[in-house]
Amino acid sequence: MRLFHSPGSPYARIARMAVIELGLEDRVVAEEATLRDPSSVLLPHNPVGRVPTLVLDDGTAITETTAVLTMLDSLVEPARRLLPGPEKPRALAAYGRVLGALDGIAVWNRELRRPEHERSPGVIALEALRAVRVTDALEQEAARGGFAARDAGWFALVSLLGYCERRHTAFAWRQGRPALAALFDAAQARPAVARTVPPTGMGSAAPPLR
Ligand SMILES: N[C@@H](CCC(=O)N[C@@H](CS)C(=O)NCC(=O)O)C(=O)O
Repeated sequence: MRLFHSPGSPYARIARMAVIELGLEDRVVAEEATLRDPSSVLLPHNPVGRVPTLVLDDGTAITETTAVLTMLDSLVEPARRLLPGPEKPRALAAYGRVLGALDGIAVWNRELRRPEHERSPGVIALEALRAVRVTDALEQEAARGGFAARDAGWFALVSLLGYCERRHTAFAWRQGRPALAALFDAAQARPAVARTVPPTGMGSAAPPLR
């Protein structure tokens, strides 16, 4: 199997961390792909052109982080799976919240990468407010002992914060959020985290947006 990714993508990082955490590196080879590029190695497999994309040995290309995690989880025994099932609604809710926060921050980041005169102050204000609102809720969850399990929500949270830390520094996420900061700092020792730290700089491996 091949996992297409881009080193700066927080979505792809969740899948890359899952491959390492689940011990699947001998079965899933990570391959870098350029984004928003008509000659990207990814496009012949996946017309959507987004990472992560998991290409199975029969050529089936699975796109979208949650679908990729579902496939990766299916390769290990149930007790080791990362995605919470419906029997764990709180963990499932936490995972969804983190992904929702990531979607908003990705929109904010893309807006900031436009030439200044093309940016929408309204979109930036909306997404900045959403980011503050959701990360404040995540801080409360973490302070109450949430995110204790190393599940998909935990990896998504680490990826979200890592993206803000290194690629979306417009968001001062640490300010007033000691529980998230402590969780994030402690997470850096985990091999799946340490081995997938994104490069600094804005956006992903893609040309500026217009
Ligand atoms: N909803 C998707 C989002 C994935 C996504 O937006 N990936 C970005 C990189 S961070 C991408 O591939 N962008 C390329 C493009 O938009 O063409 C998921 O959950 O996987």
